Amino acid sequence: MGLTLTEKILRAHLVDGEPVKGQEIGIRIDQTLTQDATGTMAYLEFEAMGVPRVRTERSVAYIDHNTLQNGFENADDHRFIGSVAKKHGIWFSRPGNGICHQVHLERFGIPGKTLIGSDSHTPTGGGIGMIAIGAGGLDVAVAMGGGAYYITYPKVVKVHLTGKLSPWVSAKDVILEVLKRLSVKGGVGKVIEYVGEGVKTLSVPERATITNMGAELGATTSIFPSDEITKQFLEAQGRGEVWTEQKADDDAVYDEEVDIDLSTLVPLAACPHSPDNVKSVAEIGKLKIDQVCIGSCTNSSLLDMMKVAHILKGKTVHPDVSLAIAPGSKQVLNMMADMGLLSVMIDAGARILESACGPCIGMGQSPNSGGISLRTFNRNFLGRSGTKDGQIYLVSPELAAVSAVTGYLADPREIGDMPAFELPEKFKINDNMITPPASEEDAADVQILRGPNIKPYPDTAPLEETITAPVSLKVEDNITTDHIMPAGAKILPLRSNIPAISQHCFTVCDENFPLRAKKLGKSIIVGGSNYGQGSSREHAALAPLYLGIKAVLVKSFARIHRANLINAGILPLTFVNESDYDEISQGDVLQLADVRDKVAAGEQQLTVLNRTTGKEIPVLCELTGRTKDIILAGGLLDYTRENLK
Ligand code: MIC
Ligand code: SF4
Repeated sequence: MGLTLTEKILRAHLVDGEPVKGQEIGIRIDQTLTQDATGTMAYLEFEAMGVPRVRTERSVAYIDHNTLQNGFENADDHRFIGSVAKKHGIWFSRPGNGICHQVHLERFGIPGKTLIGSDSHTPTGGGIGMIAIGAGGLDVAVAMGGGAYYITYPKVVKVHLTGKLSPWVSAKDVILEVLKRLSVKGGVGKVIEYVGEGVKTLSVPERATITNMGAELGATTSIFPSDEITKQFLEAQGRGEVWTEQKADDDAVYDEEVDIDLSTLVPLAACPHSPDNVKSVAEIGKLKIDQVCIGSCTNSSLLDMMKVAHILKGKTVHPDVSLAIAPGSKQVLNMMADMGLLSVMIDAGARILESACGPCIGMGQSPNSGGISLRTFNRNFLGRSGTKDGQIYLVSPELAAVSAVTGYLADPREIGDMPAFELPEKFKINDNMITPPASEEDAADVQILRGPNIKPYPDTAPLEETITAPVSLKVEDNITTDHIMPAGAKILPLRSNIPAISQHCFTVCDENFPLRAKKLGKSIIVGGSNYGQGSSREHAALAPLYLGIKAVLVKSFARIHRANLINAGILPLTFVNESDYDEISQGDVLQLADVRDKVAAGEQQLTVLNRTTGKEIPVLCELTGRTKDIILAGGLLDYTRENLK
């Protein structure tokens, strides 16, 4: 029986467990990446593990999220990360060099390798045939120390592409179509593998748009084969020597199949406030818009910028619209300047932003009150743009650019013929903003630069004998990490200060939550399905840990967030009967008697006693050998320290 590409790469990296679907496996990690919003914590954790030098083939620290520097905090974090990188063998991509995923694809990614990153959009690397997975910072720290990374051996979904995209229909429309069909929960426990004749019609940047936004499916990752097109891309990046062919066996067996004829796709948009709330432009109708933002790790490649410039050439941005453009990397921005694209955009009235995440993470460019904003980004969760009433639509760069000119959500196909946009044979290569680490001999002399905003990891404690605690918060389905631990210009500078950032935990849902939880001392959160979808930010687990959360009881979890809870030593529980969700109210006191002994004995079904109503509720506590030991120890840091002894 033939293997999928996913299974081939996973098996080649297997260091623990059996390749059996649904079971936990440990894989060797070849490369890691961090960004600054999760990186400070990841490097504090790495330091706490006491490993002098990274044991990966390549680890890179990027600065791309917190670049507003509205106060000393961000700049201090940059200096801290830069100094840790230098000392411990990590390459450092300086602020201004671009968004981690875009730069990693251009300069470091290698087909057939494994990559984990402390950012949920790490699957961008799947665009060149890597198994690239988003993870919590602590998991990345462990991988940097040479430890395995643990995932559930996934099911593999075959997305069979045929045909060719029509002019002005875009890779973004492909992933929006997949999201429409599978939903934000559809990828949980699965890898999405793209195959078929249609693959050959897509360039690497287009493939990367698709794998990047596969994160919104909740998928473990997404992957394309590495073929001649990948080879050309890597050669154009001056890295042809790292290319290898990577593909599934012809008789590979998949768990599910989705067929997409690219030629039938039309321009789409994800409507507020979920990436799977997808409608065609025709269905949405004539929508007057206030803002357009082009960029983010999903759509900021040179190819995207070439299309946008072509559309804007000789035009003026509509008087009622603000257009912001953030190119994905210094390479892209540099080439835009050389090719004259930048001048076209400036002429049209675009507001050019630095190569960074920017508005995608609410770092500036929030829309006006109730404003309608078209963005080429990957997430439109409530409040993420920095305002509570912003109406964010996720669209392709083509659609965004045309609409910026017309002032309405417009169908890009109306502009007629499309020229053939060819990627250059050689990209402009200048890695002067990537600082190599110090040599092993010089590393001892490198001083770590710590600012006053950098506070240590919160206190942890081994799992208690019995948990008796009130419910401090009850929330609905599809709670995102942007609800749990919001980002934005005000809060992001606190990413290395858990006591301070905790004051913002869940405030999108309930402003009084942080104070209430802290006062209660210890408590439990109850939630619905797909709890914790979205970002990889471990702060969404560390802030609750700091606020005394002992367990989270929900209908179902998103993958990375569940792992982050376990890493933080917070017990993840799911209802056996989802209807029991209604049996618990905020304020009820819940008890898990003898929970430590039961978890230690490997019992997977536990009973929660609602002491307020007297009702007994069966819950699942699905911890395997390793995750069980992590929870008993009080989290992955304690577990790793114990195991490193
Ligand atoms: C995001 O897109 O939500 C982020 C900001 O890149 C996060 C990481 C973070 O919260 O720092 C992600 O996707 O993991
Ligand atoms: Fe940055 Fe946005 Fe990409 Fe997250 S999704 S890495 S915030 S550009």
